[in-house]
Amino acid sequence: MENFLNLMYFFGDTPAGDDLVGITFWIGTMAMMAASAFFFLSMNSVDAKWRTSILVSGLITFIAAVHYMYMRDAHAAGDNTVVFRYVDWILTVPLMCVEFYLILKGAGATTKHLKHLIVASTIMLVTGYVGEAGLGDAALWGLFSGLAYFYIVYMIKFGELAKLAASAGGAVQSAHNTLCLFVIIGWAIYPIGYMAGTDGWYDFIDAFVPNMEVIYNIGDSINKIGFGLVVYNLAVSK
Ligand SMILES: *C/C=C(C)/C=C/C=C(C)/C=C/C1=C(C)CCCC1(C)C
Repeated sequence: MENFLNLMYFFGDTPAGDDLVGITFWIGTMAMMAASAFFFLSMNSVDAKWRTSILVSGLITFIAAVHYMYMRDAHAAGDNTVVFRYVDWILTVPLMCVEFYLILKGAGATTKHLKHLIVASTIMLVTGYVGEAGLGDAALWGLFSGLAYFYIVYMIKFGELAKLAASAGGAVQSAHNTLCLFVIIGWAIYPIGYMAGTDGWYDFIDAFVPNMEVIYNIGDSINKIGFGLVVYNLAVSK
């Protein structure tokens, strides 16, 4: 770890070695940029019917890369990153809903399904923002957000989308199931970050987990790049 941090100093304008938040913004930016290049460059080497899905994968990581640069600067200046964070999410999470739709479109998914996912994810994020920005009781608004999150899980895992995935079978079904795992396990990282960063009955958690920003940054890399790779894997499968 020590050597790694020294190596980072070598590159010049890097965060201080003990600034874990700054370091994860820095690594996150590069990971998102690299992933974007990979997805955009892969677009033309996949079957035409998956091209839009790969494009969306690249847009998700690209939008995040840009926001990470802003957040890194804001953090370095000692400013709050919460608005950048939620603007990023309000753009990228609906795009992740679009991935579910595009994958299952051939199996009969409609824009009505997409709309439900987008509305639920918007409610999840707006209520989360209210709690995190201190506009209301964090525990209460976090709970509202959590209910919307559970609704999304219900829709993709037990609702009509799950049935469409089962009817499609094969590579489409397994891609859908893997994306579900990302939502159920990967997205559950975010409420942990929220609990670490806001005050409520759950404050005991602060003793076990690092800083909120670090948790969000880890969650973003896993989920945004992971989602894209699942879609890529589907697109190159035969
Ligand atoms: C790329 C960004 C992603 C996938 C962001 C996902 C964010 C969430 C799943 C956030 C969920 C939250 C709760 C379920 C409760 C507490 C408030 C939030 C917004 C952190």
